[in-house]
Amino acid sequence: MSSQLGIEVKKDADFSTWYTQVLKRSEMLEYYEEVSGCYIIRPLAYYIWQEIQSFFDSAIKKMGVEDTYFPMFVSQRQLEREKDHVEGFAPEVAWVTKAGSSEMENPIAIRPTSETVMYPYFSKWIRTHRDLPLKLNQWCNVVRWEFKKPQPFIRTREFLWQEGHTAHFTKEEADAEVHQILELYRQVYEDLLAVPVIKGVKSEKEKFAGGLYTTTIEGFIPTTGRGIQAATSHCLGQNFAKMFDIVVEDPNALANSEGKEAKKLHVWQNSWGLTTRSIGVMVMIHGDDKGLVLPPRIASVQVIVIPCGLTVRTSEEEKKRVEEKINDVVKELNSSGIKAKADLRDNYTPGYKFNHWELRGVPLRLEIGPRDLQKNQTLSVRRDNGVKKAIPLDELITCIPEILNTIHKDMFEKAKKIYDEHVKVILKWEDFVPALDGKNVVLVPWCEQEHCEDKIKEKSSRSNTEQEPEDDKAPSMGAKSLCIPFEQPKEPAIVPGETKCISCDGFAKRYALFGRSY
Ligand code: 86X
Repeated sequence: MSSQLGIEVKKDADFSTWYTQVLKRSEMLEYYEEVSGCYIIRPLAYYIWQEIQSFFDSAIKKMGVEDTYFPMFVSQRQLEREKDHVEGFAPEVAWVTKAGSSEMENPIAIRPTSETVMYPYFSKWIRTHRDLPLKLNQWCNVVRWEFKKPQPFIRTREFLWQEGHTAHFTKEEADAEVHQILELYRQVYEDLLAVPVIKGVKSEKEKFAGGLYTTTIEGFIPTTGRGIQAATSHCLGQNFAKMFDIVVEDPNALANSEGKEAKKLHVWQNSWGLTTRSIGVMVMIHGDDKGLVLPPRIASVQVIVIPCGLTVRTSEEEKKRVEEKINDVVKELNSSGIKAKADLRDNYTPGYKFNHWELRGVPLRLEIGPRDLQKNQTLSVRRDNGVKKAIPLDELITCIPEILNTIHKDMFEKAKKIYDEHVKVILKWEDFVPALDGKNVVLVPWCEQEHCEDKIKEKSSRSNTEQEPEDDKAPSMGAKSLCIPFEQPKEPAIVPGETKCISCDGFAKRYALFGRSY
């Protein structure tokens, strides 16, 4: 029976089976047999999404962002108003073509993102500079009918996200917001999920085509050696404003113009998004051979308290005393804001319960038995590293929050160390592909030319034949630029007009992070 409930494969031996077993057996996720690429998010995982929502939502509210909800349907005319940005994505758009049994005269698309849904109304609502800034956000689902191999949370045909869309009077104000939001995304990953990320700007090839520039946080999955885009914050410049006629009267021109028509200024726009992919990244990074390992700040159960050391010879009275103590402990912890829970089921052994809660990733276990009562203590066991420590029952309220914080810190630092060790500074092309094959991402001096990026991708695919690039077992896919990190290596410094690009004859501008990626 336990073989059915536990994880049967090692994380390192068969990562993709491990990943799906962890998600299913921990009860985070269920496969939805009806539609491929769609999954059921169960309470354990949805709770994490709600924690992310509540952190991020309260942070953006402080910045003056308001929540809104736009329809999920887009007309073809509306969707295609911004041809440039839609063109490349067209194959992913899902359409509703029938109502009941009758073909619809005008099929409607399901939003893959909401720029073209929202911006006609920005145009209507924004008249003067006093209507700016306009800062809207929505939490919703979007649909992108991808044909690459789906993976729960990481690449799904329907996913949950927030999309923020703002309009500003000046570029400076828009720029500042792009970075504020990126910083909040970093905090979601690092301070809630204990997942280290690298901040940077996307190359011209990888940026959102409709925008001016794209900032990103990039994560890393050590087991596969692949980079993963964690969230993006775009400055759209004035491109969409021109397309959708989002303008204000020039307040200066207005003051000294008599009768003449006032000059119109296009607004500066941003858009930014964070998705349920974040949950998948967290699972892939922290999970182990026993299952899920949840960082404490997003765990719905932070502390599980389990009665131990009760045998057939234990009196009913003593058993009752242990259970009462456990209930007291849980109450005390709950009242100081710690999410603790007792597992008093009497049809399961302690060992069974240990496995049960380990599989579900609960950060800390407390064991309490008759001997602990005598000593007025409890044994704590950490999920992340198995470390055991006795805690006096009188000191729970101070000790447990400390341990939970330490767990967060240790999980982050462990993941950060691994990420750092797998970012290799590479200076010669000969070392590029071997570094990727060694499950690293690479920091390389780069010319930032788009054709050079194409060439790097081509040269780093192991075989140029048709391969399934999305399969973990085929690490032959070419490398993309992940970002140009804001924090650049100091040594060796790039000398403009002197340092050569890693791949072509041009000169390097900056270090760029390249890697195989999700
Ligand atoms: C790009 C850009 C942007 C708001 C974000 O990254 C964050 C939140 N939007 C999204 N993108 C598309 O524009 C797009 C468009 C179509 Cl039509 C599509 F089918 C797929 C898309 N995927 C991404």
